[in-house]
Amino acid sequence: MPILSFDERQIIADCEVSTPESGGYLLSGSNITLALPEPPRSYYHHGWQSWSLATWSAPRALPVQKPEMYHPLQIDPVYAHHPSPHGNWLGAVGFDDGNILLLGALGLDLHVQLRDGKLQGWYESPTRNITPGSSWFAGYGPEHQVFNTYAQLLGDRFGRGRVGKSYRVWCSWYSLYTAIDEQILSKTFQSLGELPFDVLQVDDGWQIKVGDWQANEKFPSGMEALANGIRATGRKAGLWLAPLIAVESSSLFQQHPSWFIRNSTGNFVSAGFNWGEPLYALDTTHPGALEWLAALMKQVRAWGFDYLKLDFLYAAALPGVRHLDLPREAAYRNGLQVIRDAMGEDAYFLACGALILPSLGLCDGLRIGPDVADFWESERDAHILCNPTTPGAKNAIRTSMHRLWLAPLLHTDPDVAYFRSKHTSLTPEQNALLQDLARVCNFKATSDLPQWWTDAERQSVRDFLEQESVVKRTGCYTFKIDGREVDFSSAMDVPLARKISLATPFVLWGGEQKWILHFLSEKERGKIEQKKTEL
Ligand code: 9PG
Repeated sequence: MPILSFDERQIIADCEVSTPESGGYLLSGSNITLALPEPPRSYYHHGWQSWSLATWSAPRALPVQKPEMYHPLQIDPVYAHHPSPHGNWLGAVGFDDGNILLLGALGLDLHVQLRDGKLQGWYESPTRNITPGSSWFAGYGPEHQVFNTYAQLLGDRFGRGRVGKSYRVWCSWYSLYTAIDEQILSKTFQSLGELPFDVLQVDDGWQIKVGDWQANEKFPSGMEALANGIRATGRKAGLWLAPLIAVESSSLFQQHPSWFIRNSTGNFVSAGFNWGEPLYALDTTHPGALEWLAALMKQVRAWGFDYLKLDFLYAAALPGVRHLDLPREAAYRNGLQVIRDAMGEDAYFLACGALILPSLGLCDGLRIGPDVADFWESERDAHILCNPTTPGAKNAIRTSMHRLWLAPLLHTDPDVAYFRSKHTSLTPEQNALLQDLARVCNFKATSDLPQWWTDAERQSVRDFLEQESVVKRTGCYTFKIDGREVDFSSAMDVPLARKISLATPFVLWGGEQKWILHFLSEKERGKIEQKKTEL
């Protein structure tokens, strides 16, 4: 069997090995193993899509996150119950000497696990091989160096997005949520005044339904007027859409059921549950669906939006029966290619809820973690549901920090930072950590309503947007930012411990009940509407 030699380490590989790359090897085989020279100290888990967990942990499988109903929306549902530590496309182990061994895919439908003292890699669809040439990279050494070599190989294989200066974005989500309307946005855009935002991005809440992408009754002047209003302030107009899903009650789903992915028994595949309804996934191999998708992208551009935050994209890669029998990641990439071609190269494509490897080269920016929120961590989500993908500052920082290695490939979006002290339970230190994460990622966005800022907070937003920071990584989670020491370690522990309380069985049961989830989301909406009336 071939031996991979890395200075002091010899690793026995069961696969074909080709010429050494600088600092690693290229490997091929649809089922490969690397025998570890000693038991590892840690394992690097890499989740499927933007919101899925990426982290180092002890070399064991993590608890199955709950609720199960959310699996399609938060993790790769095919591997939700995988017994060994698993990773989509890549996995790595850390040794006592501080070096790591990475096994990383150079193809779309590849998986890695740690099992029986080996890193193992396999193709999910070996008989429908879509990976030309060598399909794996194996690298050993300091983490930063190994991941950097891997990123370069991925860029050569899939292409790169934008890596120059990113836009500074104001986004409507993390203050108004779906409670946006024409008046409040117009008032907010005015109050933002001369602050140096490049993009004003309208998030969820403008559309009739998810699937029916026309202005709803809260936007009587229409989408073109909305875009024009933003452009008149000298900024780019940004818009959120989730073009690869539809809610059950949408006209799109009702009128074109054949455009949606089904399972082998003919039922629609669940893309999760949100907006109080089940979600379904567009079949991005179906000609009718693709034609509709391209027309939608052109429509949005014609309205005048040229920064598109396209969300819930994972749905196109869910397992199921499609019009064409492609591996699910290839179907996904086909959908993204159609989106990209239709929107044009001059539009900015921010991919969210997006598969990581299969999005490379087609989008400009990628959300690299779950949503932030105006709180640090939910006790219930972390310690009863063991769910590290739900909104919260800590979850967002943890996963984004473990995806910084993607920065040479495209803009990495860690989600927004907060500056407000009103309507938040984040401490000033926690706000500062989110702001510093934005500086590290060089992707600066906020959703704060200017009406909520004190004069000093408004000034700190201006400074944040205007000043280009000098960032130097000094350790795994430590940085020097403009000469200040910044340590993200407080967000790094993985929620493992189950805290059993009297409420535990109810929380676990309730998380699977659609009517309870619907009730809770309506309650949340009510609270936000209330906040709006105070403005
Ligand atoms: C709009 C939002 C914002 C946000 C996106 C996305 O149910 N979920 O697990 C879930 C996860 C993320 C999410 C919504 C629901 O947020 O990341 O920035 O655009 O959609 O609805």
